[in-house]
Amino acid sequence: TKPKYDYDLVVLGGGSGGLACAKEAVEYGARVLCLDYVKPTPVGTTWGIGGTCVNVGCIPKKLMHQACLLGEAVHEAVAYGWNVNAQNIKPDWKKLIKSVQNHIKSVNWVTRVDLRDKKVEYVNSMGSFVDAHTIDYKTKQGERRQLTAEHVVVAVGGRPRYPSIPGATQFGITSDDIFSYEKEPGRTLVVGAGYVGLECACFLKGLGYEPTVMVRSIVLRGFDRQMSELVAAMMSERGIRFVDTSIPTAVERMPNGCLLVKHLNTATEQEGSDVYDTVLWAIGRKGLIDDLNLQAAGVATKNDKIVVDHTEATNVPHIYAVGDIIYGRPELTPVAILSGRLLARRLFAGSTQLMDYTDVATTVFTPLEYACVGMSEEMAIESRGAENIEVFHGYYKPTEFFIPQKSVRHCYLKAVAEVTGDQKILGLHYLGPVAGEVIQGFAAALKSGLTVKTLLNTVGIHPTTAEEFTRLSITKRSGRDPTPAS
Ligand code: FAD
Ligand code: NA7
Repeated sequence: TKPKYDYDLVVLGGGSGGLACAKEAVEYGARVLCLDYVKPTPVGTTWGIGGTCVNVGCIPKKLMHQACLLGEAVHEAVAYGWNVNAQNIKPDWKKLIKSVQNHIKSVNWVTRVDLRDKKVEYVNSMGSFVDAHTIDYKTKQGERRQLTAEHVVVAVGGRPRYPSIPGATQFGITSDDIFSYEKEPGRTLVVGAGYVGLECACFLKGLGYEPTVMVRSIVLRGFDRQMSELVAAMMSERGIRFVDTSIPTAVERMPNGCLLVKHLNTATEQEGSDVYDTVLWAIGRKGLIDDLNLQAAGVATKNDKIVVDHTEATNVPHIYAVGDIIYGRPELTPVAILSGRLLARRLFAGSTQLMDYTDVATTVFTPLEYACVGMSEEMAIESRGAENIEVFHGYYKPTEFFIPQKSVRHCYLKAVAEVTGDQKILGLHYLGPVAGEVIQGFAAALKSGLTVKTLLNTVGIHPTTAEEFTRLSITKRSGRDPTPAS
């Protein structure tokens, strides 16, 4: 008998979440089609399959970060006895961008081959709802087509916002453009102090440009305050300029081609202007619901995101959402991937396992990286009360920093724990080298109920920086100095 629907599953969006869900679903015999389409940015940047992470997010960002770490390493190498003439070593922006783009293109290619091998049908087109089971899209030849699906997973992700001020879209770029930007960015104003803004400012600085970060209120909203301020201090020490409590009010192109940015300091009410070569908006992201015609399917939204329950189901039972498009969940690739995969298993393999969104570890890829898992100190105090929290902390000196005399001023870590019993750990925070690598393992430990007792009974790996977690002996409450003697 002919199946009632053309497909068992149609996935809207071929990014981290959508592809994971589609590929998992075919493993269980589902007939799956995935639609993915990228609208060009105002300056015309566009890219292939794979979504934000691969094309304009995690991957190119990590490569730029690595380029900066290598630049630093070259200078350190001299202190370690390498005969390199570090004076003449300069980054080549165009060459770097080309290498980054070549890698991305190869990932796009591998993704397409993988989809073909796995028999996930892929159409490079924008999908929208006609009704709750029918999706409309345009073929390559420009014809409109409709197809029906038993289940629909919306995984359309988000795109950077632009401020509503004169010149914003005309003269500004975003993280969607910077990783393929052919022009050297030069003096760059980064507007926004979330992790995307800070990471972009840091790799621009590392590559020899002069970035300025315009901060509306605080840096890294949502992260631990003390750690966030340390990140900002570390960036300042490296020569990144911060303009505090300010918002841009207009961008104009000057006759010499430079950009004049007018701004307002909201604390002093003083207006001012500065000249830059590039303006990069990093003021957060908007969910891509506008082109989905969600009303036709009756799917409920909040702000520009889709509201789902603990099973990722929307208010329309057979329509689900995963990844960045979900309202109120962490916007991270591994979150999108795991929730997409688990959803496919529940839909097509009889699984009942739900996605656990708690204690998701994350890293800010600044030159000293900041990684954390679990609660910030503020969150712990708010949920448990200050008297029920013990914070263990310490500054530390990475062994490899001594010879090149790198600043250790911001190498710091802390564990936020319960005050009683074995002192269950609620949050771990680390600012230093390879923070993501350090925290990943501890994230599994924290999810398994790690206590301070266990942590201090763990023998460290010497000499590493991660071992500092096994040596945390000073509590904030004790008032003792957390700086090491040597
Ligand atoms: P996306 O990956 O955005 O994929 C959605 C896809 O759907 C896109 O291709 C989109 O064009 C397409 N689409 C939209 N509408 C439609 C439609 N109607 N029809 C068809 N297709 C459509 N996360 C980390 O975990 N670690 C990091 O280090 C990290 N760094 C980041 C750095 C930057 C600069 C940015 C911007 C993000 C970063 N992220 C990072 C976040 C991560 O990229 C996202 O959380 C992740 O990509 C979300 O996956 P998704 O599947 O929800 O959406
Ligand atoms: P975030 O984390 O939402 O950060 C956005 C930053 O931009 C933040 O510092 C905001 O300041 C600032 N902002 C927002 N709107 C404006 C305007 N209009 N003018 C100036 N500054 C502004 O976004 P990211 O892109 O860094 O990260 C994306 C997601 O990844 C994020 O949602 C996290 O969940 C993870 P504010 O603190 O609001 O004053």
